[in-house]
Amino acid sequence: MNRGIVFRTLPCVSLVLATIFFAWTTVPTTINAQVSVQAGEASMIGNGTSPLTAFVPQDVEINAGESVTWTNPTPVAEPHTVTFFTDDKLLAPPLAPFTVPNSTEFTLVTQGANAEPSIVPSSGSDNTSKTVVIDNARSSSPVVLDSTGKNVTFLKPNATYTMQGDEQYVNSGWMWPEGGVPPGAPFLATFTVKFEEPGTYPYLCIVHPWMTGSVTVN
Ligand SMILES: [Cu+2]
Repeated sequence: MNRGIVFRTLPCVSLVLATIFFAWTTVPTTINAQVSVQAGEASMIGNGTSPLTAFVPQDVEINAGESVTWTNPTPVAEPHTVTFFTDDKLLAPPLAPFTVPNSTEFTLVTQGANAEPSIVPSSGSDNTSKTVVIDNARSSSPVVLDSTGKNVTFLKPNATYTMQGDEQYVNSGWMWPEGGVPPGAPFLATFTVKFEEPGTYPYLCIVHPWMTGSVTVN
């Protein structure tokens, strides 16, 4: 071969090889499929629109290593959760009573809003405390209780969580449709779970416990 041709083609060949190598090293070796599930949607009832409280599709099947993302496309301000749990006792109520010192004062953040905390007298005889009923973060926020149930981890809003398979409780928090978030609540729009372990994972919505679904991991 003519030396001139070799010297002219060598840079081109090197460039092609470098491009292939760069592309090979930057492309993930596993491409995970992503399955989408809608938590709630709208259905026409008579002349109006009523939120449909169901997961669509209700049951999904994936392979280990793949993810499922839940969203809330409901056109009215209706929240939904995606909640995995091992015992009915773990279904976190939306509101929970807490005891605070009697001297505690509550100041409304949004002046003029038609709102007040629910305060009830404490059952104790000392009169130094009162009971206030407030939002339960283990219901409204993304949170995980591990296999012992003792370690509580709050996730970032719209988190992707990798399911170990032995958790006692995995909750998306209240996912609101866009534009329907109440004042003071974080905007949770999605919840993504990556499943590594084969098995069937049933779940429900703790706001509407008849909303059930399952993920089967092969
Ligand atoms: Cu729901």
